[in-house]
Amino acid sequence: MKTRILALAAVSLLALALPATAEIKDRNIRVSNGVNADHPVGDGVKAMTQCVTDKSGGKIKLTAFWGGALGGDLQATQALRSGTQEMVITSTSPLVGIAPALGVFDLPFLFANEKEADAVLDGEFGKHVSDMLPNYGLVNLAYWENGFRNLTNSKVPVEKWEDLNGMKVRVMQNNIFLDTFKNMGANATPMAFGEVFAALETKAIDAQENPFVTIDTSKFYEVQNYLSVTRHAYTPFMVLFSKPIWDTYSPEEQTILSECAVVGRDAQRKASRELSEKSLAKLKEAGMKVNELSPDEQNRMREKAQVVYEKHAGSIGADVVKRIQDALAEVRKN
Ligand code: TF8
Repeated sequence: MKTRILALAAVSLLALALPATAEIKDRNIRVSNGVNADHPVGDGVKAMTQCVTDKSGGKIKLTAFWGGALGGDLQATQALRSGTQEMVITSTSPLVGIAPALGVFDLPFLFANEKEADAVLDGEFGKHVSDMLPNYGLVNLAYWENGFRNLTNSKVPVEKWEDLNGMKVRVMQNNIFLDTFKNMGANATPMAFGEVFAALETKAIDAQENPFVTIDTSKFYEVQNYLSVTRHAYTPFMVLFSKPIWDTYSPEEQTILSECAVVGRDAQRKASRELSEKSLAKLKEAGMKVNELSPDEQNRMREKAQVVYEKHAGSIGADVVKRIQDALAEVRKN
């Protein structure tokens, strides 16, 4: 009897002690990226990988693929939804066809600075949007930084919105961006990111818009002459996991991934902000002519873009638009 009790006690002690490791299996997680490895996302993935390795005792492995090697943002996201790929780090913008509410982040001139973006994305609003995604077969582990988007082109310095007239501008596969640029008179064309360099090189298009770090690491400066600091949108990255695969993971494994995506986020944002200025300097050095928009022209552009809010509030969800505007008002108070 005594030995049986002892044995039972030993077994339950073991059960108490074990879950930390017993519930973690060998996992190989493929992480798809449209950008190149020297983009700040590389720093984020590195920090996340280290964290996951430490917390799982080396059992969970992240393997990153760069430059769209596993397909573009949209294609990779569809692979997550069907459970054939684990992870993608993607802009929200190409995914509005899947989850219309994500369009809220495409509204022109929504965020004024990084502080606002961090507060809204890491706060209640960001969670509200993430909570919608399991419905679409996706789990968002964290918001990382893509950055404020600026316009480059091969023709003229864009100093006011009228300079966009007739310009062939590549936009993401996203109706809000399409309308934002059409409304400014541009000849806007939706295109997957992986096709942009070649389209600029062959002059199939004149212009594109992305943050400094992407213009730098994707070498757009080789095929573009002018850079106008428009900061017209801040489209975040999401660190997405396949919901069908997520559901086969233990709570311990899920916790490790969620916590480490946040560790990665902090490293990634820090790297993004540090590289941003360096990238701008490098673009100038490479011969790009850079112009800032005067505050007046910036305001005119912002006013011109207002119709886009009205036009798209319905498809995004009026409640979602209102909710982010309330969240922003709250941040701006402080
Ligand atoms: C775009 C986006 C992309 C990112 C990247 C592929 O212009 O900003 O640069 O989604 O991850 O398509």
